[in-house]
Amino acid sequence: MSATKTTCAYCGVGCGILATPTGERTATIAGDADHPANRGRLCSKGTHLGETIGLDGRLLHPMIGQRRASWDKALDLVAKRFRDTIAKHGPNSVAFYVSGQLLTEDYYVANKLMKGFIGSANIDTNSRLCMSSAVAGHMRAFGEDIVPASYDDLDAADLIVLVGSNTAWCHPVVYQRIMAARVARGTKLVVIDPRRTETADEADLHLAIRPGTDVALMHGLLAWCRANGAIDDAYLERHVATPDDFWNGFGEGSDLWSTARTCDVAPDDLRRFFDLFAATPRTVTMFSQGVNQSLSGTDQVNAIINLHLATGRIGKPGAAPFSITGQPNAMGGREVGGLASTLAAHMDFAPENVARVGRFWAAPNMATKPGLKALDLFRELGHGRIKALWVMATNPAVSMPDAGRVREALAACPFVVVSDVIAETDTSVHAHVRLPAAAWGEKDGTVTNSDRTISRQRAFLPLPGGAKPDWWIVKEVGRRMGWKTAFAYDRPAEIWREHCRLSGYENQGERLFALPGQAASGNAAYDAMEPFRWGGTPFADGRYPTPDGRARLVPVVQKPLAKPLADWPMTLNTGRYRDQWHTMSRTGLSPKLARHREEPAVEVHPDDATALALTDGGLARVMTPQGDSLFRVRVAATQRRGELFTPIHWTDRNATGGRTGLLPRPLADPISGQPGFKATPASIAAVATAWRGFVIVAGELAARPDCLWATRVAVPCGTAWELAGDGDPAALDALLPPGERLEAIDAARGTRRIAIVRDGRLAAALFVTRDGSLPPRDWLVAQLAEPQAAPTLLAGRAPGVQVDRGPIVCACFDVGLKTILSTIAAQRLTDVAAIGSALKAGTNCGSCRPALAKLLAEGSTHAA
Ligand SMILES: Nc1nc2c(c(=O)[nH]1)N[C@H]1C(S)=C(S)[C@@H](COP(=O)(O)OP(=O)(O)OC[C@H]3O[C@@H](n4cnc5c(=O)[nH]c(N)nc54)[C@H](O)[C@@H]3O)O[C@H]1N2
Ligand SMILES: Nc1nc2c(c(=O)[nH]1)N[C@H]1C(S)=C(S)[C@@H](COP(=O)(O)OP(=O)(O)OC[C@H]3O[C@@H](n4cnc5c(=O)[nH]c(N)nc54)[C@H](O)[C@@H]3O)O[C@H]1N2
Ligand code: SF4
Ligand SMILES: [Mo]
Repeated sequence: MSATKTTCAYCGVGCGILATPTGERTATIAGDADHPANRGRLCSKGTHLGETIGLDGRLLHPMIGQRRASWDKALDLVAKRFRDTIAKHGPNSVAFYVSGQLLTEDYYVANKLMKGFIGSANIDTNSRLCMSSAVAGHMRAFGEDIVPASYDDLDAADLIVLVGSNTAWCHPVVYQRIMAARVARGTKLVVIDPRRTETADEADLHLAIRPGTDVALMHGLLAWCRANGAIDDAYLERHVATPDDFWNGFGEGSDLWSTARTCDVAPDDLRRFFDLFAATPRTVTMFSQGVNQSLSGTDQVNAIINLHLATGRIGKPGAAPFSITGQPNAMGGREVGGLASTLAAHMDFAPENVARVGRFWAAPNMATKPGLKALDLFRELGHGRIKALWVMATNPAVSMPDAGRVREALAACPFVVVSDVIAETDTSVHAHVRLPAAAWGEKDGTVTNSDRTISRQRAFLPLPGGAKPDWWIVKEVGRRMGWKTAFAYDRPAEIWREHCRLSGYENQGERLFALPGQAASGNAAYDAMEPFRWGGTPFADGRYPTPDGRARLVPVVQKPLAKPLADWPMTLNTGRYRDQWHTMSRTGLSPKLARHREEPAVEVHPDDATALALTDGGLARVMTPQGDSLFRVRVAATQRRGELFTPIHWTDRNATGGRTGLLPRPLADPISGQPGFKATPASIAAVATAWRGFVIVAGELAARPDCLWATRVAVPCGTAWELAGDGDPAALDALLPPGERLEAIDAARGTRRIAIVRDGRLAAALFVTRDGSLPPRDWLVAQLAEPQAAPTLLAGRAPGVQVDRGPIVCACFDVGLKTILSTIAAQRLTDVAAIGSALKAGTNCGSCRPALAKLLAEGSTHAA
């Protein structure tokens, strides 16, 4: 079969993919060499998309409660309940909570239904948790939400500053592009992040600043630029409106030493950074969640933009502030205006905009003011004032801050609809109606990536069961609510054309976002659409979409730093792992991706670990005023003292612990409404257990093991759970499937080893120990695939010697840490390429190259 050109399901890099079906639900995945975002490269997540397109766990039919329903019945019920609720309590008693993982066409229809027809702006999106501080910062500085950068700028820059971005893990193909620029033109790389991430390992300079001091850092830098002749006065004069008092007293308290003290970094390092920045006109400052997800997120964004405006480093090749987006279509959502605080097509709620959009849509009930932002939306849900909620393509029971309250609010809401591709999520267990959406590989439409490149996602698999695309589901509800002609779409191309027409409607250049040329493209042209970037090089002419045509310097101040609280002496930072995506609904299906980090860990500095009696590999409870959860302890010198880091990915579906979402406060930046996920007062305490063990099973266990610690990973042909607990481990036996039972139980020593064999094959194995060690899991896992199980099952290993590869570093070629370390030592390897030649590790997607470089560096320090 021939390859379909589509776009990756995951991050905002927006890589082009060639997908070639190889069977009913299988495909080979390759990078698209013609796509401008990746030119053929893919990271580990994109590379392994093929492992995630099976039907395991899929929602395949509409469900009303636990009963399968026809589409007609389910859609009529949703339309009726929304209509009745609106009739009784008004349009603001209902809400949609949507996602940057919808396609632009889906997003457009949902936004139109809520803001033009239902008559409320209560549609907010998970992009509120992700991009809204950048949006607000752009609006304040430029007058419109424009990202004034492209990936080409990374190729043309002499200095790249990454602020609060773990690019090597979260935007790996962009990171590879930065690495290529370093080779090609010697581009310098500075990383500003409290943690020493793998991104920071490769940098020329890493500033491990005290969290929340980014404004102070940028101020110190601006003052330095001013004192050292790096301000572009001519640019400011011509193109920037500077508030009268902007420079009054600027620089006081922002000298190098005060800044170094506030940010808690060495003055020498700071000076190196300041000198480098002042001397390098071609600078790109790329930022992400370390900047956005803060109670001062918008000010932090503007502190960065101020610096670029004041030095004239914007609208020129290789010079730009660059907000890099998280989700595949975060940008498309912003373009349609799918946030509660925007109206549509880069317009706000100014009366003339409301009137204009109302005319365009022929809308009977235009919303006239912004709606509830995510945190307020779920708070109002909790107070019972939102009485019907529709969640699409997001999992707020996991990803919202103070997720415990979000769950209570969902449970109490009279009518919850969830559109998802997965049957059971932590959110959808609260749904009255579940609607099966088309997944990646089945859906068709457009997405916009971080650098404004619009690409097609194309279907290469048939719709399974009753699944339907999101745009279809929403327009059907719109029609059934009574607006038949406004929602008479038959295909995504029609929606695309309407979206493009609106972008150019009564737009004489006031709004830079405009796709008028696309409005007339026919269905065939839509199907054949090549990736293109809208907006050219924004601000190249120095003109900004403000009334006076000038950008704005925005005065911002560093917030005073909070003192540690007696009961909550630690600060909890949260974020991502390289090979997992959000709530694991897709990446959790891939055995290869599971190997990078198999369990949710809390990372803690060695001194803190010693002081708090935490042991590496032990368990600990992380507590905040909002909630608590268990984590595996990972003692890591990459952490600052007093700071903890936990991953966001684990859910009730796949673990008893690791529930990071329960911990952050429901507090947000006052301007953008984006939650401050990166700094929560917390405490931590070691938790001892009487035994630990694991269970490996063909397929899935019937239920989640009921013990203190249980975490699931996908393995080839089945599932593995790591376990730990108190009490009698014999209770776990109930989990095992029926079959011939082999066992070796030593009650005195506290070991239980049980294998279940069916038709000669291994069906399940349960190993528990009170004191001794457990065998590596690899061999037992491999037995699941054997037609005839080995006779040594209860030994957990093959007859004879067994090599333990250690945790997998290279997911593409399955190369383990122990194998790499021993090969480096035996063959005296000194660079990443040599590891590649010896073991193939790092030679495919390249995501593990930073990790390999780190192993080499560690190896050479050990040797020294
Ligand atoms: N593997 C993977 N990739 C992803 C995703 C995923 O789930 N998995 N999700 C995608 C999405 S939606 C998003 S939004 C992006 C997020 O991409 P990133 O923003 O790169 O990822 P995070 O891990 O959330 O946080 C980035 C860094 O901010 C740092 N930080 C914390 N506090 C501060 C501070 O006060 N100042 C500074 N300067 N830094 C700070 C953290 O230590 C962390 O290393 O990733 C996208 N890509
Ligand atoms: N503590 C903490 N919390 C965070 C963050 C953090 O750094 N720290 N980061 C925040 C950020 S930046 C983000 S973006 C969010 C992400 O958080 P979420 O959006 O909640 O995470 P996902 O797992 O991506 O949820 C997507 C859901 O949509 C489903 N889905 C996938 N494709 C489709 C589709 O085409 N149609 C439909 N209808 N459903 C689909 C998936 O099965 C899944 O259930 O988390 C936020 N929460
Ligand atoms: S960098 Fe990786 S996850 Fe992001 S779009 Fe490209 S292949 Fe997908
Ligand atoms: Mo995000």
